[in-house]
Amino acid sequence: MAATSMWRIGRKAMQIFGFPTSPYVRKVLVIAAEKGVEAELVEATPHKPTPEFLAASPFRMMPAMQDGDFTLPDSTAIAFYLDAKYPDPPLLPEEPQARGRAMWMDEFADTILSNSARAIAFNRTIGPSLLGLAKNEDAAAEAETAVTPALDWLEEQVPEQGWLVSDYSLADIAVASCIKTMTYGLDITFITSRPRTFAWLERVFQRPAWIEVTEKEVAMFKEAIVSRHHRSE
Ligand SMILES: N[C@@H](CCC(=O)N[C@@H](CS)C(=O)NCC(=O)O)C(=O)O
Repeated sequence: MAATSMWRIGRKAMQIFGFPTSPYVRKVLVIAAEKGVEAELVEATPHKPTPEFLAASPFRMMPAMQDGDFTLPDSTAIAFYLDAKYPDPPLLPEEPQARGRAMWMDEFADTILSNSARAIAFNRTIGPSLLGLAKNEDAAAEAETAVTPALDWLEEQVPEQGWLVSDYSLADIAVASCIKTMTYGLDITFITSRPRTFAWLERVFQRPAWIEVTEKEVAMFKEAIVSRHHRSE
């Protein structure tokens, strides 16, 4: 992989450490893009942390953020920081029940969905193509079974129109980002067989911020595969 990769999103400068196929890293990049904040993605890996990454993320988890002298790890913490610093457009609902529900959806994404999403993607695609690991179909299939009740539950929560909680919010970004990572290793019928979820994901992925982040993510993923291929020649 290249040592650093630059993303320029919007107008204002800050650094995000991580790799964009991570659901948590993508979540933060999409939030920055939605708010028109200029973000530089500095490629970082927990396995070989740079001093800058370690300073921002003491437990080597990605993403972490550096904004001037201020550093912060954790996607949800960064989401709160960005929403407070750049309130337009707001991504945390004001109304108490909507706020609570958006936080629950964020938590649902970050714990219940994420573990399976990462196992599916890592064992089928990301580990083999980026780290040269053997595919582990058993682990991926186990994760697919584990995530099925969560996706079935989500299908019941998704409205026919609009967004997960009142207006478009952190809830949509966090959950869609997890499913996006999952699709790196998933037969797409796993999602298309859930029509409300599929239609909602299409609404999310058509947003300009998502298109921008996804295009850069695909380019960076391909570049990392090519760079790994050259190193192993
Ligand atoms: N709660 C954290 C979770 C971050 C996280 O688990 N990131 C993964 C990558 S997807 C990671 O850095 N794992 C490294 C490790 O576990 O050593 C967040 O929301 O940012």
